[in-house]
Amino acid sequence: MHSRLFIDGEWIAAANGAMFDVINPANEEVFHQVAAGAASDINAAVKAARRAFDEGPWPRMNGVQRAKILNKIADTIEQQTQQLARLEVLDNGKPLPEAVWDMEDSAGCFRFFAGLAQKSDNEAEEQIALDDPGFKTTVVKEPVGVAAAIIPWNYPLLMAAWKVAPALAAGCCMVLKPSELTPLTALELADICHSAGLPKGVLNVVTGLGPDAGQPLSEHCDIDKIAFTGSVPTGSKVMAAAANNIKNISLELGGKSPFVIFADADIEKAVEWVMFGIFWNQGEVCSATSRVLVERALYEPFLARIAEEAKKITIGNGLDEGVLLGPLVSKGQQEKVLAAIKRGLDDGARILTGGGVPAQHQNGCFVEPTIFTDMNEDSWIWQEEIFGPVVCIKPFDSESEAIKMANNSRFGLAAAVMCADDERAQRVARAFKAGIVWINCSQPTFAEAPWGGYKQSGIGRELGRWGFENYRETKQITTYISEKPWGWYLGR
Ligand code: TXE
Repeated sequence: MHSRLFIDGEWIAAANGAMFDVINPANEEVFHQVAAGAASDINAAVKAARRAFDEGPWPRMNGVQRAKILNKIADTIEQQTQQLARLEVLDNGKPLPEAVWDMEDSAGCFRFFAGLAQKSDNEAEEQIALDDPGFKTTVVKEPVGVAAAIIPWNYPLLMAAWKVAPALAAGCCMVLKPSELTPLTALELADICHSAGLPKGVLNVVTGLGPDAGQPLSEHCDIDKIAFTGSVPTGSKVMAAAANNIKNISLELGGKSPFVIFADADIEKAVEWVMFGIFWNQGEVCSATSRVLVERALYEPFLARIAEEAKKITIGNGLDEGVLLGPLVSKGQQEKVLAAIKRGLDDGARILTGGGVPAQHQNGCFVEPTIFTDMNEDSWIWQEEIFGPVVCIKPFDSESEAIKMANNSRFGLAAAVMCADDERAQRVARAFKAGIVWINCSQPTFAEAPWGGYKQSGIGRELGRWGFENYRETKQITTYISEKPWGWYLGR
């Protein structure tokens, strides 16, 4: 396990020598310490990335050359999947099979963007037609420059991959700041990239606290682009800081995503996907479908069936066989989720199952799978992101009512619909005000498809060719090709 900062190809201590604890949320034990980077370390990292961008080989390589290294990074993540996944479980708490899945997705993400880098060589220049034959314009794509990535703790390596892979594919140089709750796999990624032949200074990783390391990074005037995933309040601070030098920003923030189930849906499939949409990764998922709307005729049978299944989920240490719900990431997150549950009860909602710390897991940051019903549409638990295994379920009577309730949110990250009638599913999918819509499922995510939200869920899109464009500038080169003098001042 690494414990130092990775700057300009070297492992170094924080300038002020400070360290912070890394805690296993399954037992609350401190199992490691890493460097607590601050403003001077951020300055050193940005300087290294700037030098690598202005003078180094990376932005000057073609896409085929960059793809070779990105594919090597993917190979190494695949080879180290088991070790990396175990580290992720220690840091974050998630069940091992989910962590293994994250590692496979991270490798897939590097491979996908390697493919785009390779293709980009042939698409780098485009001639566009103008309505004046005296001119010719070529549009070229270039890397944005020095990018910063500030990432959260719910998918530590995967969230890093979503930003590092497209940025490197585009030819950017970077500073990555992982969450202070889960810093370890980002440091491993630095090692993997270095061993794969990434030139020094291209990827720098600075661990540290949000206000000490994240804030100076988002304010830094030598950063050209900032990509952030996290909470709305922090996203808003990052956006304000980015205004310093008008950085190009992309924000992936919170959500309170609806899942609309019509009465003709298969109840077993509905229960399975609703559970996956909220209990997977302990509900610590920005796109979790945490507001469920069920058509009245199916409502009672659905409640009975989902309560029965939710009680059967095996809770425990993510490293233990058969566990499907691990601890939340930290004591603070556990307290936040328990406070949200109390607030729901205080506001008059009813708990169908769960609602507390599991009796056999008092030690660690566990919360039971919890199902709420009977809440008002304007109540706090129906409207606000809880980021834990807590789902709220309400009935509806018509398609138009369901759409209205689904869209009644300040967020717009994701939405899902399940019904037997495909025409209706397509209609509802188009009526949702959300950037990601699932039909007959919830959560499956693909490196090829755009990811991001409407409204307060963020700005811009990650993944796919849209994510790649985040890290590329568009330049027009216009040539005067006419033989005729311009004739504005001379020859009048
Ligand atoms: O998030 P923060 P936290 C939501 C979720 C959760 C809540 C709080 O509801 O309960 O946010 O989690 C860095 N300038 N999501 O406190 O603060 C920080 O170090 C620059 C949703 O962990 O947003 C970390 O690297 N950076 C989300 C990153 O921001 C700062 C995933 C995210 O932390 C900073 C995680 C500052 N002033 C939480 N302060 C999602 N959309 O998936 C902190 N950071």
